Amino acid sequence: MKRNANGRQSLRGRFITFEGSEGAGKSTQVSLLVQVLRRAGIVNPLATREPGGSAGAESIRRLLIGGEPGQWDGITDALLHCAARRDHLVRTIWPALAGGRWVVCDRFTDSTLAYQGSGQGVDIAQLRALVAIVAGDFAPDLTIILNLPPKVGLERAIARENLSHRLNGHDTAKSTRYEKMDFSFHLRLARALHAIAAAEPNRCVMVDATHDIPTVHAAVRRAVAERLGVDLFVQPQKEKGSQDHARRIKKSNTENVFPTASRGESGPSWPRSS
Ligand code: ATM
Repeated sequence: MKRNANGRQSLRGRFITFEGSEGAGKSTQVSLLVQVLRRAGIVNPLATREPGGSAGAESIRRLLIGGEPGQWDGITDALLHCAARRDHLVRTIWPALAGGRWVVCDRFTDSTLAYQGSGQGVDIAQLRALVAIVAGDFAPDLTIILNLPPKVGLERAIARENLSHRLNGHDTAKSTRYEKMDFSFHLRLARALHAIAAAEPNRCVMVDATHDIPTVHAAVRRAVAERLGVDLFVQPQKEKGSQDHARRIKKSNTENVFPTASRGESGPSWPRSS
């Protein structure tokens, strides 16, 4: 059983993270996964994101996302992301996991290693030391890496921005500071994510994100079902709430599902654009 950085609370829920380059469809896949988890009887799964996911971290996000590519050097960027992560862990993720909730997070530590390490050239050992200060040995139970060639991802991001501009008549989906980085930056990111997947096959599953949304979702569902031992292929008519839940979770995983969270709190914890 895992313990948080203070070594006190045991974390009974499961922690799933999504990683991927621009336009890979992470936020859509986070939403779809949370919906099927709920349908499978997992009570009140939480969708969250980084940077963000708590009031303090959302404030830091505004500092990080806006501006021009050279606004922060890599180390400042890493420190800001790590400060946001610490607040997110302490205020949102650890309390939810301690209460038995499953948490699905759009980006986590791997993004720091990829963006600030491979992308912005910060020393990986220094980044790992920072990550250890922030999170101790806490790590995701499963990381889904949505794999998309950087060129395709950037084209998707530009199309999204143009569509938003046409529909709203103003710029509601402006490029983030990272989307404005040059193409070689995005190539380095993609390589870094491949390297992470190869180095940690027990934690990471790479999913081909060039397919349409339902196909990618089916692959995500298979990965979660296989790796975390939960049946996500439940027929809707069988849904009867948490009584059935225990039966749907394979025996080896029952200790991770003790729903205690209050009702009505499910769904994304941040204002979403899609
Ligand atoms: P998204 O919400 O679009 O994923 O944007 C968050 C940005 O923050 C993302 N880049 N883009 N576009 C990647 C960046 N990021 C880091 O650079 N380091 C981190 O540790 C995290 C969590 C995100």
